[in-house]
Amino acid sequence: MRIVDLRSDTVTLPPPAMREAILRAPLGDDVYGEDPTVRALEELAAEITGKEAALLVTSGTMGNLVSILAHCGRGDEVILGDRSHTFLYEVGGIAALGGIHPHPVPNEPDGTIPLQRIEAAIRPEDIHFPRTRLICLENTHNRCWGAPLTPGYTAEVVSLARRHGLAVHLDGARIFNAAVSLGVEVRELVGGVDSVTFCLSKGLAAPVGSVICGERGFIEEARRVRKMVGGGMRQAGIIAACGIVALRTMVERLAEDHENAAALARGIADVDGLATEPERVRTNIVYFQLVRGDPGEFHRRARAGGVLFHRTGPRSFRLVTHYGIARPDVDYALSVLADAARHSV
Ligand code: TLP
Repeated sequence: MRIVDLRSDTVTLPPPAMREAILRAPLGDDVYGEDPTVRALEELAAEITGKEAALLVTSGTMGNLVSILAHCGRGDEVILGDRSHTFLYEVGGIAALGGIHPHPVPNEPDGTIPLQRIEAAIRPEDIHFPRTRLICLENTHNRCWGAPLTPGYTAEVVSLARRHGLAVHLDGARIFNAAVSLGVEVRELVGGVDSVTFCLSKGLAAPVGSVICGERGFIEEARRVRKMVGGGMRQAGIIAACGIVALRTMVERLAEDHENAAALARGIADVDGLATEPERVRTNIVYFQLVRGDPGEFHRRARAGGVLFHRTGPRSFRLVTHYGIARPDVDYALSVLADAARHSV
């Protein structure tokens, strides 16, 4: 059966060039700092983001956890969006493992948190309050339709943070999607932030890995924290080798994923019984709703037709385009969705 897997860009399989790079990669023990391929990836990531140093970690979740643990102590507070991945989908790790208090503030539909809301959430010095240490942003914003945050907005948050002596961490899991969508360099998008995590294993199609970038001293601290949470890896060059291929060859093609997502959204808007807002789709994520009929039945029928995607609410669903999806897959998915919607009433 034909399968069109739109559950996530995490399902991408590594292209042949990555598998070949694994075979060629020089290796060493990275906990001793002796894996040349890991070092090469970290140098490349630091150069691309315009930061002093970088650290390979296993996942986006570990990248955010390690970064936040490196910025904050127990009892400190972090301001983050109420729809952010770190708040919703990272198992409460910052609280469970770091004793760090999350202070969620409502996200706007475009993924931003209004500056005045951030400012209002910053705690004054008071014996009753936790100390605010950090502001977290997410770019692109997963739950906000993959919206890219602009360099201008991020710079405003950074200057607000500076005025209050706070640090800024950016969950840039899909920062390359943001850069391609906005037509700017990644370094412009992460300009003033103290740390950024980006993922190699989403749209860039590497099998494993994320990278934290920041100042040298911060990255040294993050390296200690990574070891503490069991993330010190030995011959990790086999992972890093794929990451280097990802950064060198997989970025520009993200535009194709964005075009396919736009085509999906336009097609869905034309299906009787389904609703979406195509103008909100700026990168590779599409949300849509089943307007009438049984959502469970709709989802089952789509799956039976080979089209896989997540349900994200009582009547809402998410589709993500990626390296494994070509235009004919979009057309096929649209026909299966239309059929499922028709038969779920
Ligand atoms: N997101 C996954 C799921 O966890 C929801 C997905 O399919 O979109 N930050 C952002 C913005 C993310 O979207 C994700 C993964 C992560 C961090 C975590 O990355 P991993 O899965 O590598 O831990």
